[in-house]
Order: sequence, then C-alpha cells, then structure tokens
Amino acid sequence: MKTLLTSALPYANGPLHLGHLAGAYLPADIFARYLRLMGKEVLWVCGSDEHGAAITLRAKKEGITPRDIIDKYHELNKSSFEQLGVSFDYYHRTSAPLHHETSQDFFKKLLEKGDQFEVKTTEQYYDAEAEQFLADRYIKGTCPNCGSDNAFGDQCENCGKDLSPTELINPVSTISGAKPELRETKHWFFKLDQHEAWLKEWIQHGTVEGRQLHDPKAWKKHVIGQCMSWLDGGLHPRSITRDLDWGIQVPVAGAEGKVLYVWFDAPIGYVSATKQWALENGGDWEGWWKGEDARLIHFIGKDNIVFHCIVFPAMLRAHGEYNLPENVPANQFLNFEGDKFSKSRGWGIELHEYLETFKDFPNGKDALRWALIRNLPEQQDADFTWDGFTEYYDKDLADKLGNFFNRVTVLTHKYFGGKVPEANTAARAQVQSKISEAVHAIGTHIEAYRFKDAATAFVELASFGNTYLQDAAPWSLFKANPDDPAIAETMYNSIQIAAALALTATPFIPFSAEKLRATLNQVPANNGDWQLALDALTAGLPLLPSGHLLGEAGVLFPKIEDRKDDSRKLIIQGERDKLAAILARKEEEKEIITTTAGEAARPAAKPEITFDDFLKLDLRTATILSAAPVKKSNKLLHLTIDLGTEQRSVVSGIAKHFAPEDIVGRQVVCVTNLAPRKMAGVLSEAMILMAEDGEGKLVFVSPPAGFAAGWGVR
Ligand code: B3M
Ligand code: ZN
Repeated sequence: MKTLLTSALPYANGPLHLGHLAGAYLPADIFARYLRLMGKEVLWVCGSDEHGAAITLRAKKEGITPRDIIDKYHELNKSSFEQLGVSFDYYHRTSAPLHHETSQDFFKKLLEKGDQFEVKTTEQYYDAEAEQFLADRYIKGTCPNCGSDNAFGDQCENCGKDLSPTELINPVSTISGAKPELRETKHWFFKLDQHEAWLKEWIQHGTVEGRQLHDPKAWKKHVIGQCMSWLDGGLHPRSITRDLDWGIQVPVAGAEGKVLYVWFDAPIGYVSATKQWALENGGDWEGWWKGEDARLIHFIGKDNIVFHCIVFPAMLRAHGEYNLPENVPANQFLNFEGDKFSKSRGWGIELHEYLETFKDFPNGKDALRWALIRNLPEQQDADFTWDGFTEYYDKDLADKLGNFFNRVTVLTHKYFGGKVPEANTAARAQVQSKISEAVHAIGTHIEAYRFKDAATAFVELASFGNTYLQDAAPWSLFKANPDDPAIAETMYNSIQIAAALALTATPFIPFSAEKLRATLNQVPANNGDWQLALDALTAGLPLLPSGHLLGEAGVLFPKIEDRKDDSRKLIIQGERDKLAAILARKEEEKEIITTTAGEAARPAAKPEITFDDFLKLDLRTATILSAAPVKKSNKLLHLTIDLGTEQRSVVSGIAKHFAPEDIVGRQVVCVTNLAPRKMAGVLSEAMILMAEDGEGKLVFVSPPAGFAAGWGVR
C-alpha cells in the first residue's frame, strides 16, 4: 500500500510560526518518518500557495510585485522547514508552469463534463480609478453588524461576521480609495450542491455507492462535526473564478482578465507537486493519486477542513479517477503564551526567528519539535509556553532520555570495555517483551494520528529503562562481586532498551536520534529499520548483539534549569522579555484610554446591582511592603502588600503618579478576591482601590496611617 501525504500549502506572503508547524507539518513529519522506517512506500508533498488576493493586495500596498513577495517567502518557508527537519519529499510552488497547466486541465475536464459548472452574471464592485473589479478583500467599509469601520468585504475582523461586499455600509476600494460602483461580471460556479448527498454518506459512514472507502471511527470527531454542520446547512454552487490579474488564467475563450479562484487551484497543487516529483525522480504520479493500492491523507489545520473534506473531494469525484482522502486528521489551533498568534502585535515566534535566535542553543531544533509534540492541539486548542518548553526539555529529554543513555554507556564502558555483554535467555525474556510492547504501542499511536500519545509511550519506555537500571543497581552488585552474572544481564537489557529508544526517537527528534544512535555506535536509522526491529523482537533476537562495541558516553541533553549562568536561559529570558514589553504597552494603551475618558466626563452610571453582588467583593485593608518599577513599562509598579495573614504580589498602573519609595509603608484598601492575572508578565493577585478626578489625578482610598492590615472594609 502506497501512502500519499499532503500538508496544507502555506501562503507565500509571510513567514510561518510555531502554530503552523504544530498544525499541519510536524504531525505529518512524524507520520511520514515512521512509515518510511516501517519500510512503507510514502510520498509527502507540499509547497507554496502563491496566488490569492492577499498577495496582490500586499504587493500593491508595498509597491512591489507579487513575484517579489512569493519568491521571498517561498525560499524563507522552504528553508525553515528544511532546517527543522520537516522531511517533505517535494516542496513545490503554485506559480510553476506545470501547476498552471495541471489546474487548467482540471478545470477543462470539469467543464467538458457539462454538468459540473454553471456560468452566472452577477453585479460586483468595480474600481473605476484602478480599472478593475475588486476582490472581496479589496473593499473596506462599515460593518452592518457591529459598526466597526474596518470591515472587509468578506468578513469583519472586529466581530467575526462573514460578510458579502454589498452588505458593507459606505464601501471604499482599498486600492485607490475610490467609492466602488456595481458592474456586471461573469463567473464560473462549481455546482457543489449536487455533491451534497454522497458527501454526507461518505463523511458519516465512509461509503460511496456501497463501497467502504474509510472508517469514520478513525476520523477525528471535530473534523466530522465541522463537515456535518456545513453539510446540514446545505451546499451551494461556489464561484471558482475571480476578476484579478494574478493567478491562473481561466482557460476559456471570453474569460480574459479572469483567473481561477485560489482555493480551486491550491489543492490541485498537491497533484502538480506529485507530477513534478515524478518528473525529477522517475516515478509514476498517477499511481499515487489513482491507484487502488494507494491511499491519500491530508494534514491540515482546522481552518482548512471544509476545503479538504468537502470542496476538494467533490472536485476529485467530479473529475473522476482520483482517490478520495482516507483521512484528514486536522489539528486545532495552537496559542502562544495564553493568546492567539498575532503578527501585528508581535505575539508569537516565527520559524525563521526561532532558528536565528536559537541557533546556538544545543539541540534547539529538537527542543522545539519536542515541546510542540508534547503539546499538540490534536483534539482541542493548546498553548505553547516557554515554561513548558523548558520543562519538556528538562523532564523528558534531560532527566529521562539523556540520563538513561549516559548511565548505560558509562556503565558498559566501566564493566565491559564498552561491549554489549552476554546474557542468558531467561534474563532477556522479560525486558524483551516490555520493549516489544512499547515499540508496538508507539507505532500504533502514530498510525492512529495520536502523536501525543506516541510521545508519551516513548517517554514511558525511557522511564522504564531508568527504573529498571535503578532497581537492578549493577553498581551495588559490582561492589559485592564483580563477576555476578546479574551485572551483565542488567547491562545487556538496558542496552536493548536504549537501542529501542534511539530508533523510536527518530520520527520525533530526528537530529537527537542520530546522536543517540551514535552513542550506541549505530548509523542513522534507515528506511525499514523499525520493521526490522519489530521482527527481531518477535523472534527474540537482540536489537544490539553481544559483542557490539558502543560509542562514547556523554551528556547529550544538559539540563536547562540546573545551570545558573546558562546562555540558554538568557535566550529564553529574551523571548519572555519581548512578550512582557508587548503586554506592558497594551496595559499602557488601555490606561491612556481610561485616563482620557476620565478627563472628559465623570464615569457613566453603571447598572444597578444587589446588595449580594456587593458582598461578593472581598475588600480588605493592607500595607504596601515594597514597590518597584515593572521592566519596560512606564505605567506599572510591582508591589508586595501585607494582608495580615499573607503577602501578595500586585501590579498597579500608578507609576506615573507615585514614586516607588514614596508609597512603601502606606495603608491601602484592596479587592483581594479578583482572579489573579498577569500584567507585563508579572502576577497580580489583588487590586488596590484608587480615586481619580477629572484631571486624571490619582489618590489612594486608604484608612489612616497605622490602621492594621487585613481587616474588612464595608
Ligand atoms: N494556503 C490556506 C492556509 O495557509 C491555504 C491552504 C491551501 S491547502 C491546499 O491556511
Ligand atoms: Zn463587525
């Protein structure tokens, strides 16, 4: 069985960030690497998505050509992937002539069928100054839903409502600033509605005309859920052409100046990438797409589900001949330190930035892969944090994996001159079955797209190794009797566990896996090695035979937390500082807004509350014990307050009004039961009551000096 894997084609109009990596690329990389190690035929294609209105819009704004943009980001993203060990078999691009030709052929084939398209003339906004029809994204205006002035013709980013351009109040062309006018234009629509019935059956039951094509139980629930809610809402013909000058020409007479809609050509990019791979490597592209012995799997993020589970399958079936995807194991989203990745706010880290900042961080690429794998958004959204990054590295790679390898190699060198000792069958059997179970479990999880579980099973094998070695304590045996055969048995078994780890590490942390294998004096794992290991384990044969000479011992993953002046800590701290600065800026903006409002008028009356509502506030007296500025913020002070029975950390936006040294020792009143929150990266566990007048002057609401701390305020 051949496995054709695809990962969503990233738009070549910006750099990729960690969320992308965790969504569609890292999981696919684990899957592809594992299948290759199992000796399976795998082809994994991807590439840059280089069309679409977002690219032209950006080019216009920056006064450059779309080509400038796509060339830059195609290279940048391709290189980031390569450096992080993302092992595509082919990374193509949709601006390639072969892709244009493939997409046009696909379109023509559907056109020839006669019943797949309809041509409709509709009214669309036209910019008379720029002399062009406007893509939905090119029009801005007031949102009819929330009143925001910055709504786009396809969506309001303020309230999230999907819009059509004619719904916008006071529409404006973003190209020229002109008021657009409605003009008639002709477009081709793909009649998606006529595919609704079979799609429903295929998604829910995995069957098409009675043929079982996939097992719906193997699909993620959230994927099926999203598809069914779309299908239940009813499918409609979708326009697949656009009035744009950047893209793939619609291959029909009379369609000059029109291109294929980017979401029509992009998935065909998987096909053209396969063709290009075949041209360069002498393969048969059709076998991968149409063969009965081939399966297709799409790796994507959840925002692309509908296109990969509904629209593209409908296109494939409308065309005929093509296989439908066997699975679309879409991931949810990854957040970054508690918030969405945001380019404009600078929130997050891009792959090329990470590679640059962490270039001297030992094992940095695998450290990142590992932190993401342990926390993949497989079933729900997940959050990447620098704390987690350090913790997964220290706890898993340093404490468990690295420590085990170090002990095994050091002890083998000490007791047996570095050679795998002999051990009798009985002593081997028990550990052998444990290894076999673990290697099977890791593979089974990967095959079922449970990459987090696979990583857990991997860590459990390392833990088992440590416990086994610790309990057997060959160092004690050696003291009592250096010839005790139990020493050889223990080391023999431990080396087998290490060999299993060095192999199964490959899909997760490929760079470190090579180091682990070098420690055991093994070459990097080859295609088929995982299957060979399973065969050996089943036959009761060792993964490393007696007499095999191990490599040098050494500390592969020095712990981060252990070392005081570790340069790695500084790198991570640098990232934390960046975020703290962004948060501080945000706090300041908020305060400025509040202060300005205060100058103009007294605060507006708030709705009535009950006495019980009021009683919910836990108000207490407190004493300020210390005060210090918050780094990179000129608004915030970090205080420690005494509540009589405990001390708490408080962040307060009063730096512009009070010098830290002037307020130490002061009595204040605090709200002590507000949910704690971080401001500028510092935890705030209470709020100090202040009064503010019309000029924005702040004063403490406080009991007289000397009043005891920690007493109630009513
Ligand atoms: N470029 C959207 C995205 O990057 C789109 C994916 C195409 S996959 C065929 O999310
Ligand atoms: Zn809105």
